[in-house]
Amino acid sequence: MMAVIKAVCVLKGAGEVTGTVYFEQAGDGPVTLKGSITGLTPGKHGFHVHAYGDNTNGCISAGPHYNPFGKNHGGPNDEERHVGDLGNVEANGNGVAVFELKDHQLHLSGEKSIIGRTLVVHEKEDDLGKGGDEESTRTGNAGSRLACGVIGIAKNETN
Ligand SMILES: [Cu+2]
Ligand SMILES: [Zn+2]
Repeated sequence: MMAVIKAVCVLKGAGEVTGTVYFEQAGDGPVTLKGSITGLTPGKHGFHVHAYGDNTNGCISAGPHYNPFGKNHGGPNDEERHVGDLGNVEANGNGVAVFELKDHQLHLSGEKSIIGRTLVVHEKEDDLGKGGDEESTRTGNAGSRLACGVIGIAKNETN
């Protein structure tokens, strides 16, 4: 039987944005993320795994996007992307984003595991590296960090 690894992240910030995101990976397959985030402005918000599980100075201590291969910022379906680049989540008119996505670059085990790193939701839409300026190739111009949380090991049938 393929080992299934589960992880969870609770997002909190200085304002009213909060959320919970569940991660699951079977074997070496894609990572599935299922989550809901409330308190957002309607529309798209950049969504990334940042390098450090350090929230000592709020979400800013989490450092840049997780980028173990030294690439430029991109969108989740691009070859040229940071491993942490998950694109955007989209909030409805009530400021609630409910989403399920699959990602082929994230891992929940091994040397490049994202467990212990920080998940961040941003103020603005991530331009996926196509904004035409230098900041776009670093952060996607997604603006400030509204809420974040460290990705931790979750309960699972076998542990
Ligand atoms: Cu980010
Ligand atoms: Zn990035």
